[in-house]
Amino acid sequence: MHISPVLWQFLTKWLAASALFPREASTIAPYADALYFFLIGMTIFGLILVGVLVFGFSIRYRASRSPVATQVEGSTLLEATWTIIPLAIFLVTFVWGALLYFRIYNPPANAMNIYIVGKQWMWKAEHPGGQHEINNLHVPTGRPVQLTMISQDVFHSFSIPDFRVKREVIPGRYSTVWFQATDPGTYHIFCTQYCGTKHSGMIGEVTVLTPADYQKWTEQSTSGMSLAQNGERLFASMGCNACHSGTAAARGPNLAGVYGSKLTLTNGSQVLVNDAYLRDAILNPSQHVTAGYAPIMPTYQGQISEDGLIDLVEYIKNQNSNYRNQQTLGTSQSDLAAPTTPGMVKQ
Ligand code: HEC
Ligand SMILES: [Cu+2]
Repeated sequence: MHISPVLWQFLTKWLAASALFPREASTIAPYADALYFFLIGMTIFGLILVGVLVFGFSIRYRASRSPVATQVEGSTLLEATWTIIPLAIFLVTFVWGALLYFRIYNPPANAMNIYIVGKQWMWKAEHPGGQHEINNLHVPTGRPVQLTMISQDVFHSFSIPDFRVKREVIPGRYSTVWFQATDPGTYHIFCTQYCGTKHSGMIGEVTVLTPADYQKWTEQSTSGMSLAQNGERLFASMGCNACHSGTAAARGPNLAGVYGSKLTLTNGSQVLVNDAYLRDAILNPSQHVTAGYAPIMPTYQGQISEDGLIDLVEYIKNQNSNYRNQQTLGTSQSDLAAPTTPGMVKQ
């Protein structure tokens, strides 16, 4: 999907070739740029209009031609025109920007998920298969990729200019962003929020591979254990399974299938169980006690690193077979409709 392909290609190629403009390497990039060029166009139009009027009027009404000022009584038509036209332009910009915003911040349901942990001063990527990388991120082309990001210390901001993607990475809270890369190659990652002395060194590279090369990469760089398997180990070593054993006699709820479900809390409210909720349930259990259970779960605040929390979250998520299928789906949106065998991933 491209907007006026010929003119568009010409313009962006020329700008990229003259190093004035980052490459367009994601599906969203042309859309972000279209809005950008619209704003630039409107600004240049305004600049020329005002410039010409200032110049023209200062010649036409120069002191030698009209030494005495004449009072003008105002014109409703003129005033309405210069109010309504800019208002219409601003509203167009607003609606356009809002639509784009929703598109950028709502990942498609079949997006593959990668975790990013930001810390002073590096980016750590954790793939569900257990591949870890520092200041590098391998992704395939042609498939939506969602990043679930969190900071281990201060505020950071994760940005890939060539993908037109940027989002704050916040301590204590997951934020997400998604993109679909279009061309194999390497692209810059920046931290775009001042985060301390070596902020400028908090950079990295996205390596975009074809689906086949990506497959090869995941096989070669696997550490042997998936995040979920690490999580399973932690779940046992931290004693979670003493209460969450999944048996009827257990003191805590069975966590299989809890991800993506709606839980009713003791205060009567309902919550959707997503990554953020799972993380919070482990760190602040007393703040949202599940209905029907005693508030006996201890807090794990300060006892687990963000990496450990990601492992636990991924483990609990993977007990939900729907999520597991979603993660193992192929490369296109249409795969979502295709029948899949439960438990395709071995645990
Ligand atoms: C002493 C028993 C106990 C231990 C140990 C325990 N939990 Fe819990 N957990 C509970 C109980 C009881 C609830 C339900 C009440 C509540 O929400 O606090 C719960 C709720 C949860 C929930 C919210 C989802 C739901 O279905 O209510 C999650 C997620 C969770 N625990 C994960 C863990 C993890 C991970 C660990 C180990 C790091 C752990 N728990 C250790 C007893 C325990
Ligand atoms: Cu930073």
